[in-house]
Amino acid sequence: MPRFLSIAAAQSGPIARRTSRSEAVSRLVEQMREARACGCELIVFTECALTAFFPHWWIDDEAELEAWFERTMPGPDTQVLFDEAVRLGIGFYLGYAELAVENSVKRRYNTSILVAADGRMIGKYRKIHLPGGADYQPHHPFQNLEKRYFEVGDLGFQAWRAFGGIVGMCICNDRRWPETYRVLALRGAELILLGYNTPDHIPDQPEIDHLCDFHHLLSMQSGAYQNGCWVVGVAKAGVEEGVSQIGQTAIIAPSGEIVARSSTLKDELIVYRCDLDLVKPYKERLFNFEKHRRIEHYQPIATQTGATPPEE
Ligand code: CDV
Repeated sequence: MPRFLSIAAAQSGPIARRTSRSEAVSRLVEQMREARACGCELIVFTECALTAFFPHWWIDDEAELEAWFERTMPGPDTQVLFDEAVRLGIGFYLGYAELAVENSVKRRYNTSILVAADGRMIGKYRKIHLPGGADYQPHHPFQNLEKRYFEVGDLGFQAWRAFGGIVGMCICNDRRWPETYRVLALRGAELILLGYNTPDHIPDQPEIDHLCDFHHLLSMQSGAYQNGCWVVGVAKAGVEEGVSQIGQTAIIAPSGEIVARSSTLKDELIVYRCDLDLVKPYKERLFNFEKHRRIEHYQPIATQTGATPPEE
């Protein structure tokens, strides 16, 4: 019996620095309506979907920095997105910059949430793999200051029973790490949702610029195949405040095949009717972890007879 779930991947075009939250949210609402009109039950937005990707520039002033973050979710500007989701009967994944106050301490995270069609918060994820650095790079045409502006996520990789399957979340750079998919798959994930802001130029490694699209798709396709999962990756694409970012929003089947892909660098919706049962041939056979993983042989090198310890 197929388990169909119609998913929309809502690529975002650039969001200018001066764009207000309510303007950004109205673009998301527009895409949500379009997704529902296509019969989708779930829409996936990108990483930091409510603003320009501010880690691309240096911000000294604490108040100025905090203005990029959401203190509550839903909040005054995002409530309309939740209301529209409930009205339409569609769930969503949303990435945003989160300012949390925990035990009277302010913490900043790069966060995503999964919201049910009735507006209920199903789960939250805080980005674990933060790329870039914490210092200003004067010779770079733009910065990547995620290590300065965000703390490493403290919620781990979780998967939730939702939308008729088991759904996991990650964010952008996480998609390049095999352990992201593996931990999610070990938790049973059948569908992995992620958003990304990926420049098409790597300032300190320009020699691999031409491989940006390839490495992006390679990571998601291998993650999907080796873990028997659907993967939905959604871009913030195009030239945003002088930074050119890749598109290549994609829906990938558990076979590793791309079944839908964006063709622009603008707001663009791609839609696919995913059969969640297509995970079965992989999860039950080739990549049946219980039967075929050889965890007992994956010891650290240093504990194997005669082996040299790994270099630090
Ligand atoms: N937002 C990101 O995490 N971007 C990184 C870039 C900086 C390499 C990525 O892995 O796509």
